[in-house]
Amino acid sequence: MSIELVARAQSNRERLAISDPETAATYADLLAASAHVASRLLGDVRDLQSSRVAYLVGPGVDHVAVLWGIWRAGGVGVPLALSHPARELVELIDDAEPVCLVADAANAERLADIAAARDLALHTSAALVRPMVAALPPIEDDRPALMVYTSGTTGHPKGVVTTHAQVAAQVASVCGAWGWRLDDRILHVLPLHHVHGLHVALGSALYSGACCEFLGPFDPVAVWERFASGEISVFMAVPTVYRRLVAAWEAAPDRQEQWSRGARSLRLMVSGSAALPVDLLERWASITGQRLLERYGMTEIGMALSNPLDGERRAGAVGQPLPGVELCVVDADGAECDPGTAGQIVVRGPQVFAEYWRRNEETAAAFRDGWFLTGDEGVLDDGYYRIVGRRSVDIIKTGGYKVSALEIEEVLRGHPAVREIAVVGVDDRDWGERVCAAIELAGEGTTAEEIRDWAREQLAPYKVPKQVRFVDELPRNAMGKVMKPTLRALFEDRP
Ligand code: MCA
Ligand code: AMP
Repeated sequence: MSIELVARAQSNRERLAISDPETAATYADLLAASAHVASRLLGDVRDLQSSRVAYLVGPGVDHVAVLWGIWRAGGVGVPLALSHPARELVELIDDAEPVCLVADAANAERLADIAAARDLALHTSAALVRPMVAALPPIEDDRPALMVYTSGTTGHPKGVVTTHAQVAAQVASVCGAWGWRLDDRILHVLPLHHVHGLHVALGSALYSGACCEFLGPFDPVAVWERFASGEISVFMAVPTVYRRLVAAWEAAPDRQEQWSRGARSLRLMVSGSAALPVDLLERWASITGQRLLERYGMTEIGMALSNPLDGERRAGAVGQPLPGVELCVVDADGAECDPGTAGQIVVRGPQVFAEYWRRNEETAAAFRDGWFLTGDEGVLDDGYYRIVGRRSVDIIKTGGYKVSALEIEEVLRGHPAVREIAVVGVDDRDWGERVCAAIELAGEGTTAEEIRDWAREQLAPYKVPKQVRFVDELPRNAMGKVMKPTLRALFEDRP
């Protein structure tokens, strides 16, 4: 009857848990700070009773203290994205209906008006970690722990609710498979409002009694220098980050030898969140001697498939089901496909999420006979799964972020010069896919740059179309539906 991640910290009290650019914390420090946060959040109530607490806190010691504090007070953590503009923060906050907001000093100003307009208390993380001791409630592991927002096939992000048991199952599964150990030190460069950064990288380190080092905003040269120190043992990133690291290495002939030597000494480097191109896998191996371990996962299920820690890490493949994960590939009727035949990947097991927040119909539609329908197309090929496509043209993966074409379209339709718009993902060497928009104008003149500037005020930076083209008429089929595959050709002239 306890939160497994927090309980495990008791066995590693004196070990270093987090190092960030400003400070460091042992597991005992995290336990103390999160107890203070919980006590202050509780005030004069005994249990937050699964109320949501939305937080905007940069990576580091306070981030973990705040999340664990929310958990220990009986709340549900709702991580907000540092890169999101006000419109997106408001949308998530209004959907989650949190009982209060938390921000660090650098971000408190951004939430001040939002909190005031909703009569919500806004706590700073610095104030919450100040010592205060109250009795903390017991937390059963089937209670909700977290709500991570994900973009989907609708215009609005959905809150993916996971319980403490599901979070623990997601983390435990990769810890075992990837041989996490006490003396590991991961260099962490990923955002913490998604499962990759939050559970797979940070959660695994804390679950294992290892150390998680935050470096600040992603900076390829700083990453290479940390590899060169010989102190890092694990690294995880999306393919775009590895591309950036290769580019930085190529631009620094004086440092190449030291950087490569350092990178060679890591025990594990993982890639995921989007397909790892084979040329990148090979280039990385030639520079560092490291064969990247590619795995496949999703916000709703954590990690599902992984190449092996020991054994063949096959290029272009995502390996086999992780421990505890039941997975198969099915046809349109739900019947299991034979090896070699592609179909939809479906998943079952203790790590699969509980529900989409307040979206019963979408939750029901996401499952068939207890299996979660991922929407990804896969195939079992000579003992290894490969991801071969996605069922929806409206989901785009750019630099590891999942974005909804429908959401971008809905927002951009609000621009006075836009009569109609269609957004597509186009293959891109650096981003995996890049977001592109074709627009029918409503008469008034405008420029692509002006549209992008306008979009930047409404949308997260990674949702802003990289290319905007104006068309007389969007290509439509006989039913009047925009033919997105045809539209892609309009943007494919750029590498
Ligand atoms: C930044 N930009 C992007 C992206 N990131 N555009 C498209 N896609 C992106 N992902 C924009 C910036 O706003 C800027 O636009 C321009 O691109 C250059 O920005 P830059 O400063 O160079 O980018 P950055 O801030 O260094 O970010 C690049 C990044 C970042 C480090 C690759 O995108 C990132 O951290 N990605 C990882 C996302 C992630 O962790 N996903 C996991 C979710 P402009 O020039 O117009 O100003 S998936 C998941 O959790 C599941 C479970 C799984 O399987 O893992
Ligand atoms: P998200 O919803 O942001 O958690 O993103 C999950 C999606 O990322 C999956 O449904 C896949 O489409 C994609 N994805 C994750 N890992 C991989 C991978 N190794 N190869 C291809 N696609 C991946």
